[in-house]
Amino acid sequence: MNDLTRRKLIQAGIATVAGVSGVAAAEGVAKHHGLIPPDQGVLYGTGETLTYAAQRVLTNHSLAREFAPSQISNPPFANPVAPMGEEFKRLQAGSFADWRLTVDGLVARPASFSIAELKKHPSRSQITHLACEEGWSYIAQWTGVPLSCVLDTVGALPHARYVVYFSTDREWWDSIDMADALHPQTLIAHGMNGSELPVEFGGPLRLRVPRQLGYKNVKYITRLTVTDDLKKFGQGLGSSAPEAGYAWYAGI
Ligand SMILES: Nc1nc2c(c(=O)[nH]1)N[C@H]1C(S)=C(S)[C@@H](COP(=O)(O)O)O[C@H]1N2
Ligand SMILES: [Mo]
Repeated sequence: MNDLTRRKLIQAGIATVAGVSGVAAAEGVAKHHGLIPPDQGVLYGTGETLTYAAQRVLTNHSLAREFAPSQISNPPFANPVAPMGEEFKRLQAGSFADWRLTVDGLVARPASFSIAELKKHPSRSQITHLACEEGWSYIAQWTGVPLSCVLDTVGALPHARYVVYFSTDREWWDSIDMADALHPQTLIAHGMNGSELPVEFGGPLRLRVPRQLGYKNVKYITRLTVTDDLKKFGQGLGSSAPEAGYAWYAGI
């Protein structure tokens, strides 16, 4: 089936959700195309699922809005984080020279990168908006390695469906699907507003996913795991966020 026919079919399937008789059909279409997010079992009755399915079909390749340098927020707002542990403080004292990002799971060549090694990848800078679900937001310039470049280096396998990312910060972890993982604006960010990424904003490494809400942008990342099955992680909902009542998919 070519891409256009597929899109039309999915759109038609999702459109039928409006009528109760179409619910089963729409759910079948969404399931078939992997459009049910991991924290939801069914399509009907859950706003997030419809949002996820509709955005995946309609805006798969669209870019988050980028802003002009004059629009950068001054100062940006850092959401407070819990106090850092001893291990973090030790790494910080060494200017994060010993910080590692491990990449494992469904990859041909599992690897572990220092910040310096990550910086050998092509870098991208973009001025985007970060919005917290609690209502505040700011605009900043983010610099980092597109996640897709790192996935190329390690050779993500064809049946990969999600990238799970873990932080040194307590229980923070999350995941995105391959559409977001391979999206050109999804960065392993190490810089902000022309400097190293400050610790309050997630330095030395943070996942920057500008098409999703703030909480998907996990700070202090140390490990990425490529997988085809989110059930294996935590409570099986794809992220620590749904375990606390937030949606796994937070597209904006
Ligand atoms: N490790 C970690 N990442 C995190 C958080 C956190 O507490 N710990 N808070 C999240 C939430 S809820 C939001 S809105 C953004 C806030 O980003 P900011 O501090 O750059 O404003 O970071 C997200 N990433
Ligand atoms: Mo948030």
